[in-house]
Amino acid sequence: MTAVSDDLIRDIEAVVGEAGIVRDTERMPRYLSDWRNAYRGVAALVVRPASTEQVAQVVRLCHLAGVALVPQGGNTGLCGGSIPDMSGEQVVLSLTRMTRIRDVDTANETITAEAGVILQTLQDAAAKVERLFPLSLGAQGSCTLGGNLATNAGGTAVLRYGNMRDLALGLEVVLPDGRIWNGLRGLRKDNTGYDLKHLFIGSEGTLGIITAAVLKLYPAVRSTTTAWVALPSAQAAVQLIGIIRGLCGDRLTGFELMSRQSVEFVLSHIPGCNDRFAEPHPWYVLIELSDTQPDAPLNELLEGAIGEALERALVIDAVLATSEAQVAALWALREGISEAQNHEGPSLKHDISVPVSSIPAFIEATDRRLLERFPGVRIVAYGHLGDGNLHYNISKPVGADDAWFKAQQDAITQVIYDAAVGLQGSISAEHGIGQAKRTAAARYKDPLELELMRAIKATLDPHGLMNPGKVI
Ligand code: FAD
Ligand code: 2HG
Ligand code: ZN
Repeated sequence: MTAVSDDLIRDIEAVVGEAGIVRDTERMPRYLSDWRNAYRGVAALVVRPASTEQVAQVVRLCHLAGVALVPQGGNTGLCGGSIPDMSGEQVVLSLTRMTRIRDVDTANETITAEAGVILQTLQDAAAKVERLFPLSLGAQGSCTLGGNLATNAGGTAVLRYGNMRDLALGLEVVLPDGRIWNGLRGLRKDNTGYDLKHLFIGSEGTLGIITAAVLKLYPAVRSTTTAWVALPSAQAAVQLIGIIRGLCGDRLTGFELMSRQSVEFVLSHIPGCNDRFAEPHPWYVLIELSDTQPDAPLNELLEGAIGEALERALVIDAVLATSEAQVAALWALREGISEAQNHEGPSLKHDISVPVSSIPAFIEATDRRLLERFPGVRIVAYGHLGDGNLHYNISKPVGADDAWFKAQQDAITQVIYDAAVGLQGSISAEHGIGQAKRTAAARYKDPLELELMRAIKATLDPHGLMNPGKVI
């Protein structure tokens, strides 16, 4: 890697114009730290190309000069993947000016969009043609399609529609040497060898720059029902999802689990959020059913399933939302957890997955081990139960100082990752590796898998200029 020369900056500016360069101290900081302010970096400059051709020319110039690039979308990633290092020698390549929806093909049920399109804008574009683009997550107002693909984002509708990998049919990618791979095929069947798009999806900017994608569309949802349910245990939640799946099938689109601690943080810090029940309960789930029929009998279906669970003492109490405002209020209790936890000082995020059946065992054993070794830590466990994905996040004990908590970080994380991997789980279910979990990935991933990953990286990016210091 080499430092950025004035000549290189001039050449890049000749490609992207003045509007495509950010170097001033006023505008640069927002590209140099993440949403949580957990990662900070320094960059030689931020480049904002407006087209695939411009991206290719900038990448080619950096490749020839031996300068490292850090691709960036909405900067909402939770593992520091979009943040440059502290050398000041890297160039941040922001895709946020590439915002065109290139094509909507309702007969093929696809939409083709550029990497900088905000997820919510993509959802709105699908809704305009009475279709659904189903990826749904708390950061959807600011994360981008490119970032969603690069992290293989998940969210709250994965159990019905899959994650980003399942939603993409084709990609356009600028390779580390500046060549453009046009894989923008809208095909559901294409068995002509290795499926290269899957290399780039989830690669977190380490193999190339995704500039556009062809994505699947689904029929618009015309009826939904949403319930907030209190439960005695995580085990009861696993049994409840089984009952609902059996009775409601694919209509189940969301099943989000939350511990009391998670909800308490939201009630304390997010204005306008209220408890739904008079008494606190150990666990809650937010359930959503949806259907493409306008008058599908979803309330009856869900009431039937919850009624059965009540009889089996799996549910303590439940409410069904009766208005759009109530639906929004229930989702606010769920979506507010990330932000609410930020108000409680530094926190440790662990985005783990285990088989759904092992979630109760994971929680029981890990809670016990952590509280024995680190009395008073506050465990904020919540997430996408139907995907076996828990955000098992830890806040420091009330009154403990930040330095003490930081010193315990590695030991706390080890307890959690050992437990997940011990149950055949993963240390990163949906947020990726970035810089946050690079050391942990080296420790917990199969050595053969790591060797294959390094071989792929060396083939596509032999000079290591594409987001160095991330993933592997
Ligand atoms: P960035 O943060 O800018 O980048 C993320 C990674 O992708 C970096 O490694 C970057 O280098 C790379 N990258 C970005 N664009 C490109 C590109 N065009 N080509 C190549 N590489 C690129 N994630 C989930 O999976 N599920 C959730 O439910 C969820 N909820 C969230 C809620 C909140 C409140 C927040 C703040 C985050 C949440 N996230 C969630 C994490 C994050 O929003 C997603 O990972 C999102 O997909 C990142 O998109 P972005 O555009 O912000 O990417
Ligand atoms: C969610 O599901 C996100 O809310 C964010 O994946 C999780 O902040 C987190 O740890
Ligand atoms: Zn999540």
